[in-house]
Amino acid sequence: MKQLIIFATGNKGKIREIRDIITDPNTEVLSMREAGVSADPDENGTSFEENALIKARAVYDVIRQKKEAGTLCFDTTDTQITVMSDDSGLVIDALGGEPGIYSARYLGYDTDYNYKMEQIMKRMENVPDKERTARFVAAVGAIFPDGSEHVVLGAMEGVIARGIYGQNGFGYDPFFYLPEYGKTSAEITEEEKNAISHRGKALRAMLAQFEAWQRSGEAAQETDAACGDHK
Ligand code: ITT
Repeated sequence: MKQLIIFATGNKGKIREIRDIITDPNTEVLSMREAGVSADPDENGTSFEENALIKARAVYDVIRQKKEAGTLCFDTTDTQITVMSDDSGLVIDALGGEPGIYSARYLGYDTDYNYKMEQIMKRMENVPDKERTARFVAAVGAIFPDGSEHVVLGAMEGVIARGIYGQNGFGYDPFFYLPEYGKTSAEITEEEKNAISHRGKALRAMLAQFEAWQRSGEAAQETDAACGDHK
């Protein structure tokens, strides 16, 4: 059985990292766009986990409807489909957790990130270094091929810098300073970021849950076969 993961995201930065993190050659990853699916659910949850599941359910429903109507634009023969999603954001302690689940929408969804970071740095002008702690948080949601729902959280700790540095990554990376590297998360390589990031941690934990789910399915099938042998 082939494994196909459809990722319920329209964020190109996320999908680039996700493809680098999911390295199993038997697993194909398609973005929603590549899968010909569009869904723009109201992310009205109160936590990263709730919003991750809202996104995954919306895409799962569209895929189910398209499958029933025979209008899916990819081959599902011998394929198990899993829908995954990522709801993430930047949690800044000195700002009471802002922008948090509103990170993408903060100061406007389409607002330039340099402007967003500058405004945050202005708000934090008088915050001393030791109180500039923050973390990126990611909830990865999933709906497995049997319809079961799963969600896991990952975090990456850092400090809000006083300037914007680096070209890698996306979003708020250029002012997210990682003391152990002496660099922002936009200055380390993508490989280094994926090894320590909120998204890397949550996604690897979800893939481990998925493998456990697969093994339990295989074990159940073996038990059925063994029962059959005895009849
Ligand atoms: P989808 O809902 O389509 O996945 P989105 O960008 O709207 O895309 P979110 O609602 O999860 O996604 O918002 C996440 C925001 O948090 C993202 O747009 C960035 O501003 C920020 N963010 C999350 N992870 C980040 C990372 O690794 N580096 C920099 N910024 C990040």
